[in-house]
Amino acid sequence: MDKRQQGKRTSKDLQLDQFRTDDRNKKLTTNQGLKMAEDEHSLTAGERGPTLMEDFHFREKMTHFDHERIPERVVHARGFAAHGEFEAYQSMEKYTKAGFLSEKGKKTPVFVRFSTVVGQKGSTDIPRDVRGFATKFYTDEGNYDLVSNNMPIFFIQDGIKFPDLVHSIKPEPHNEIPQATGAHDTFWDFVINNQETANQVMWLMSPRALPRSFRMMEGFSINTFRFVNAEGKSRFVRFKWIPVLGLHSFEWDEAQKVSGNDPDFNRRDLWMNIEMGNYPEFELGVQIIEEKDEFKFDFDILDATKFWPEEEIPVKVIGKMTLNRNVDNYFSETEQVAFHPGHVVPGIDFSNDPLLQGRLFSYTDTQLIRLGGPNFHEIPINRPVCPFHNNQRDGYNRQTINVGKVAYNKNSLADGTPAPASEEEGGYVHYQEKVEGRKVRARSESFKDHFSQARMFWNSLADFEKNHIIEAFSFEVGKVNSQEIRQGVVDMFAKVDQGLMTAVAKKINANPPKESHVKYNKKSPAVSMSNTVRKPQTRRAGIIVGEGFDGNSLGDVLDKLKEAGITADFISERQGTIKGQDGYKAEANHTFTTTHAVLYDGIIIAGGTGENTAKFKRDASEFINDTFKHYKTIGVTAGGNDLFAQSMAKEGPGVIMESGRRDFGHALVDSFAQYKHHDRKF
Ligand code: HDD
Repeated sequence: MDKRQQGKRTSKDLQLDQFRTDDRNKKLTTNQGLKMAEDEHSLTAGERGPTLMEDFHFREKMTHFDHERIPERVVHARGFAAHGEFEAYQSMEKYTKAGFLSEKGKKTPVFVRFSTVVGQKGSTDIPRDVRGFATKFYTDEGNYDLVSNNMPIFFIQDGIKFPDLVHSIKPEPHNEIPQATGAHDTFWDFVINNQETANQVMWLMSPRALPRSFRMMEGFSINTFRFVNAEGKSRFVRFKWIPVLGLHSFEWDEAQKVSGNDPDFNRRDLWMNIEMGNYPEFELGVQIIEEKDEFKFDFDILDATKFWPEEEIPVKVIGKMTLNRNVDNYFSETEQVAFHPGHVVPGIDFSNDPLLQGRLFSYTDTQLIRLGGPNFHEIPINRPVCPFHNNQRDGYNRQTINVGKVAYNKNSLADGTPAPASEEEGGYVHYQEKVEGRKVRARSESFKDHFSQARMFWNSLADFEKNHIIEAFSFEVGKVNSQEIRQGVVDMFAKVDQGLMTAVAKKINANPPKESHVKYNKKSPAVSMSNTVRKPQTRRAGIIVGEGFDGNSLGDVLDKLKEAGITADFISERQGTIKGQDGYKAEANHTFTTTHAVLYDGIIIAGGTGENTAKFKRDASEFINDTFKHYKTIGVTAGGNDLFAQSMAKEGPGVIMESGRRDFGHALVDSFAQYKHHDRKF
């Protein structure tokens, strides 16, 4: 148990105690509890003879090992999770009777799993991909799952197309190449033949697809739900998680290098920060639309390929989630957690969003194969913290021992129990929406404008985001073999912006688009990352030090970094103590080979040289060049001027020279807070 958590343990944490076990300082036993005197040699006939069938210990150990893998999730296979707590800022009783939102200050334990979507379980953390952001609230009224992504829209409008989408973006089936990327023919073939994907693909090409940290990305329900209050009044609602540290992303070149240097970058970042007490925080926002306003907008509010512009439908911030505890065991918790958008509580109901309706079937179904049967709700991480009673029985790995002989409803032998609860007693009552119509396989006309909002997204972006999108299309579609598909992408996305696709066509050897974009001039500044929060806390600095580095200047800088919550690594040609001028010493915990510039939010060059000065300079230069190219902070102490001068970096935004300024430390902290300096020219 984490010491910091003692005294403020959540009901979920306490519940998990009964399942936790610590094997340290214990004798080794079989699963039957038999102590074993030997664990390294199988039982054989003679020292050089065959293994005997009766070796129950060998058989048990090997059988368990042979069966210790379960199918990975068909999507979102690679994930990382943490425990935490949600606190409501205010009562939302006017809108919903959900108990966990009913009073200011009410706290609810949560478990959050972040994920990539396409890659297999062992793939990198930083592909160009949507990120999953699934939260399980262990409320007093049962588990509520908010199963979100980090972008507010989806690729398709109807759940029935999900298998097609996923088949197209997963590795191609004949050779299982490529891994964790949409940069191949089948995905783009799907895109051009299913033009409802336009909006989501624009977001996927944007920097949002490369989050710097799980702690620095948003989360969106995407689907439209309902809030229902105690009077039975219903309103449409979408949910949004807002990261307190702001929204920050990698460049593509940076992401690829991070993937090579530390494919676990995002999970390590989350783990380390929770261990250090830098608890990630996210505010919960809701966008609410009155039923009478259902048709007020120029898009269909049930269409998951459309976001709800925040300028038209403001976000109301209603609470905050803090992630404050890492898991004890990855498999038991992170791998076995089972989310489902259909896990709702009274006061939260579904809309007719056809994507959501499809999801409501898929999630339980997938857990049945993944977790091996219908009793996955009994796995400790999935158990609600409130009691549960019904007549469901048996199935693989049943753990509950239901006493008594009655397992049916209605009955008189158990006095008619367990009996349904009335609404007043907290029973879930479905919202009585009036529905009528013919059974059809068709979509409403109001879902058919695929390009206006994609253009609105483009209209709203800053130059650095637009340039990122041009580069992303050029990379992704540049990997497509079929010339027809390349041309199809150019012609399709010209409807979003002709200039965008003229630039891309040139790079990928396609014909420039003939047609121009749709006429839609609206903007939604909220979708741009440019106005995000910028804070120095939890940024990481790499400090380049060689023998004889500029110790004097560094002392003050280190104090300032520490005060601002910035951590630092010393990097040199060898690990260990490096001596600077003025008797200053630095403990180099990394060399140029054990770390890389892309793993830092910025660097400080403190000068000095190595035993092989030429090599030291070359390695330092590479560090500086990458940091410069990725728009990150470069601090140069007076003693670091020489190393800086022989790199490709130039003075300008985010390059802080000590020479000639007194506020070097402060300026550095401000620059780290900015994170990226996209106005840098090179
Ligand atoms: Fe899904 C997993 C989010 C559409 C079917 N989905 C999954 C996870 C997240 C999302 C975050 C990982 C949960 C975890 O960490 O265990 N999915 C979304 C969002 C969607 C969406 C925000 C659009 C609004 N999903 C979607 C559709 C379908 C599915 C349309 C099928 C009709 N999703 C699944 C699944 C998964 C899943 C196959 C795989 C593993 C799992 O459920 O537990 O059922």
